Amino acid sequence: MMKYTKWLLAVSMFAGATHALAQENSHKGSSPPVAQIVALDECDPKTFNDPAPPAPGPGFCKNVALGATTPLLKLFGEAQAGTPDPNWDFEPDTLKITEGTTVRVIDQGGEPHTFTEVAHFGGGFLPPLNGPGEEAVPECSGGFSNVAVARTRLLQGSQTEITGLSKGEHLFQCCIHPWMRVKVEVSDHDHDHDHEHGTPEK
Ligand SMILES: [Cu+2]
Repeated sequence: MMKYTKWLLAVSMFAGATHALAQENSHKGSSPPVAQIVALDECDPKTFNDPAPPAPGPGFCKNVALGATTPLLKLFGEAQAGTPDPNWDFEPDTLKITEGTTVRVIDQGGEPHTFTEVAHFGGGFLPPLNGPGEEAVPECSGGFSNVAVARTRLLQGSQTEITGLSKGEHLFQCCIHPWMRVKVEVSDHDHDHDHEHGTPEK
């Protein structure tokens, strides 16, 4: 058990180092700036990895939250009540960048997510995780059988990079947990003041 805890600490330290590196890179004039978003969750391995439905099944959840867990049915119940678990989250919620900045999204949670651009925020493709009356937005519909959705998948411990975002506002959400939402505000180069990084919320 001790060994396992040490391993988890090593993993979180590595994640921290990656974060620091991204921040540093974004200050170098020579390389394109990078802004980072992380996906977080507290999936409970016991209930998520249960072979019986509605659990996703064995191997799905690899919790790295050091003891913080939410059982599957609790997550479903809260989502359906319109009070989804805030610990399933993209951080920051709003990211202000200049044109040309690469947005790097890292899944530091224990389960898969998607980072999907949508015209309007709305529901995801799994009805048990949607709020009251919420339908899947067009960009999420079809789930992973839709290649356009599948290619926005973000597996635990992996990262994806979004480049070429045009000036203006871009909305991204998770198609599995639709309350995980980020607004990216892209301004042009001439007005880049202090907008390199996301403003940490809370
Ligand atoms: Cu998600």
